[in-house]
Amino acid sequence: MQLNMPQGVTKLSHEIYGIHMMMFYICVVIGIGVFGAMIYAMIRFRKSKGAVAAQFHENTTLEILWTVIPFMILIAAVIPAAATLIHVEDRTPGALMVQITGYQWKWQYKYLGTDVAFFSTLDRETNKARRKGSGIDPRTVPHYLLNVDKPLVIPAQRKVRFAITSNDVSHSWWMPDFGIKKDAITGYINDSWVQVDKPGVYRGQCAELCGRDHAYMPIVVVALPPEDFDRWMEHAKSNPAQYPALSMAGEHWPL
Ligand SMILES: [Cu+2]
Repeated sequence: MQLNMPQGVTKLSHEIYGIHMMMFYICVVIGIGVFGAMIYAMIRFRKSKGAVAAQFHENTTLEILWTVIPFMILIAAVIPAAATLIHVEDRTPGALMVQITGYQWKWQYKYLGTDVAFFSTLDRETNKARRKGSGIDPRTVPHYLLNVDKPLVIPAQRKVRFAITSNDVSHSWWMPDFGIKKDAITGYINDSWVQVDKPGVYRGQCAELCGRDHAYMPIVVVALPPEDFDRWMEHAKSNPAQYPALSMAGEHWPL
């Protein structure tokens, strides 16, 4: 059982995780301090032991302290957070730009500057098993609800930029391992980027309640070694109407 957020597979996702943990530990220290003082005071100065409440009003020293200390904590937290935010919002060009469009209930991926575009929908096995009275035990379906027919293929070790939008209602392209969760909104383009170091298969989901089949529009990204990606892209470009098999990349990618 995983309670914490995943560390992810990119430098940026590790940075985000680091800030998340830093804030967590600051909260733990504050929590222990505040609750410790409160519980101590409640036990030590209880009425049954004859404690009498102090009657003073206003204390300038105290008021300055409880303003300055939280302010310092916030400043200490905001410095690394701002640095990471600048990385998140990095808009320098990448090697590749993919337009991601949300549809009820699938994703469309367009490699900008090429004719390569395709829809990525729930895989057939999951779709069969999810039907009422299908008689199929979902636990026997590999990657149940987290598999698609045509995954988004990107190169590893290269910067890939995403332009995210929607064709109908609001969706959200959520890829926990990349540290990306961007709303897909009609008429708007949100952008994001990723540089995956390790080739692999990564899975995510739509994270914005978008109607009946919201749970049935997962995301699968296959990050291929750069040479394999180039080969895959060549096939895709020479026949944009047909999605090239991933085994074309020289290796079989288990999806
Ligand atoms: Cu959606």
